[in-house]
Amino acid sequence: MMIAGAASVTEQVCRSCGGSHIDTFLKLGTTPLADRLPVSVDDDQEEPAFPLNVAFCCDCSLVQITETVNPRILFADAYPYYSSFSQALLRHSRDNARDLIERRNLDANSFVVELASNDGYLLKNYVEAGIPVLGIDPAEGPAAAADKIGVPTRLAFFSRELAEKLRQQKMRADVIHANNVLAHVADTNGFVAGIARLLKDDGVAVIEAPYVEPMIDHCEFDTIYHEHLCYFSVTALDKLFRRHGLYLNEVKHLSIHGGSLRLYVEMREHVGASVTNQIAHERARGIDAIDYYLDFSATVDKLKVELSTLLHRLKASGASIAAYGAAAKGATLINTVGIGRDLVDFVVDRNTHKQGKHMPGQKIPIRSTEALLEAQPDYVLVLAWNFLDEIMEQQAEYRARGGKFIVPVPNPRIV
Ligand code: JHZ
Ligand code: ZN
Repeated sequence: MMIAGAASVTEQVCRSCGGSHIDTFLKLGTTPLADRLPVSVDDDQEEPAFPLNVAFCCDCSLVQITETVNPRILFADAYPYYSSFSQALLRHSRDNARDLIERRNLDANSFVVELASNDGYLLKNYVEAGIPVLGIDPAEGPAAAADKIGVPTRLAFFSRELAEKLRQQKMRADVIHANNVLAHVADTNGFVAGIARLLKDDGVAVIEAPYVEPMIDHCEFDTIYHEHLCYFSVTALDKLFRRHGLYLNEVKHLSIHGGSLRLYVEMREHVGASVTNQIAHERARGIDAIDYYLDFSATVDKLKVELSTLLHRLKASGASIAAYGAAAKGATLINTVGIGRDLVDFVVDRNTHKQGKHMPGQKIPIRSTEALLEAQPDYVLVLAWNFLDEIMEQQAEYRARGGKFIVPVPNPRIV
């Protein structure tokens, strides 16, 4: 648990079950924060760095990093992630809202809450349908952007205490969305307890989180950074929810972010086959035991060497290289592989809040996507490989002029 005021703490026990059998299976070294983009190249002051070690809990199967960085440092002012810069994510979110409006017969008398509502990318779909909503998010810029498009947003970290306060104000939710936030909260149990308090008795929490299975199988090690405290399996999630009187009743697989889970969690227990089958699958594959994770470190090292060798070879042959996507995962990739300005000239990103800044650690400048056609580098390393299809489509002209993409995971390849 976080000590108020400390920049970070090293956890000695499991974030979920509190057990002390947590075995570290991957060490990525000390890295800067992935979503803290330096404004200037010279100022090392603005770049605190923290250890990035990944561990497995032998009691409840949860995969987690052991360092907890103070959330006020992680998500404070200038948090640069805005969901609305990906068309694929916007479509994905709209479909999710429409499906729930239909399945749950939501209308003007319903109430939908999103925890970590960012710039309102999801809740705006409910607002358009005349359904009352409340967004909760601690990051000032994205929260202000949400308010601006008519998504009422409370600037706060969601917690058990906030849920209690909202409940006292007679707020109970028919639907609680929580996308890519469960893994981000230091007080995992407090957050889930808060969901249980805020949900109506017949409400549903619809939660999305990256799935640990593809992360391991496809070597998506770059999705490990300090914001991501947990890497969930269904086995670990089921135990976490039950501890708070909640039931994981349905699970869906999503391709977003390299392979995610969408969880349907309710107060009433009626666990469906999608959940029991997935838990059986995890048991059969050993995802609930440490052995499954033991090769990962060697696989990651192999990828790091292959990618570094490829980039150095291309550079030595006279090629110019840029990168696409100032993604948080890009920060892990470039800092753990050691990809600096000697290899990559610049990074492009559509997010106007990132442009003009620099990649953490390596300080590679971030420019607008137009820079690709202006400079026409020979290769573009795709840091946001999870949006490869969208990026390839959008960069058809760059490719038509002979430009090539380098995709780093699961194995470095040129497309
Ligand atoms: P993207 C984010 O991680 C943030 P990141 C966060 N840490 C999280 O939990 C995960 O998602 C799940 C840009 N882009 O979304 C936008 C283009 O420029 O994969 C982003 O800066 N053009 C909360 O940051 C970046 O790429 C495009 O066409 O690793 C993508 O970052 C598209 C599609 C994206 O996740
Ligand atoms: Zn545990």
